[in-house]
Amino acid sequence: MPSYTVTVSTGSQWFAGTDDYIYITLVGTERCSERTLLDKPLYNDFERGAVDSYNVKVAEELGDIVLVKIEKKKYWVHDDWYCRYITVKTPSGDYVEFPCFRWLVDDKEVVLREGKAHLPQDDKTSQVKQHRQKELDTRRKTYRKVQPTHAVFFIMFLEAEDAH
Ligand SMILES: [Ca+2]
Ligand SMILES: [Ca+2]
Repeated sequence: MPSYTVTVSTGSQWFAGTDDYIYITLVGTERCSERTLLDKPLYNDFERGAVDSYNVKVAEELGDIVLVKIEKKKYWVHDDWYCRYITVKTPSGDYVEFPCFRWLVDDKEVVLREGKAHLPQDDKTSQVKQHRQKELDTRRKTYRKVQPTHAVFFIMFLEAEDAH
């Protein structure tokens, strides 16, 4: 029986943890897994700052995992949960990441797309890139106006410079 390892990261802010029921469904290009309750016996799942792993067994491999559906259901009282991300390890050993980075409030269902987890340092890099792109565009326009014939070379130069 193929088995997928699902790793769930809970936020480290206050009240991020939960005692609610968390169900997961893995959606692959071939088929879906069963809706599976993530629960380890004699263990307090999804506490603040925790990274918990679970096995999801399937009858047949699912193909490429493209979506992950999470459902939160009330256990005792509603207990909001901040999920950072979910990682799925496939039977062939590949890791697929599903960034979440949001609060799940009340009875809630979210569908996560595959993607690289977005870390604060990435934000910084992309902001720098955006700024650089803007600068480049402005310079491109300026050069076009001033020196139409040489503009192409300047742009090639700038782009080469930008690639570093
Ligand atoms: Ca909570
Ligand atoms: Ca808990």
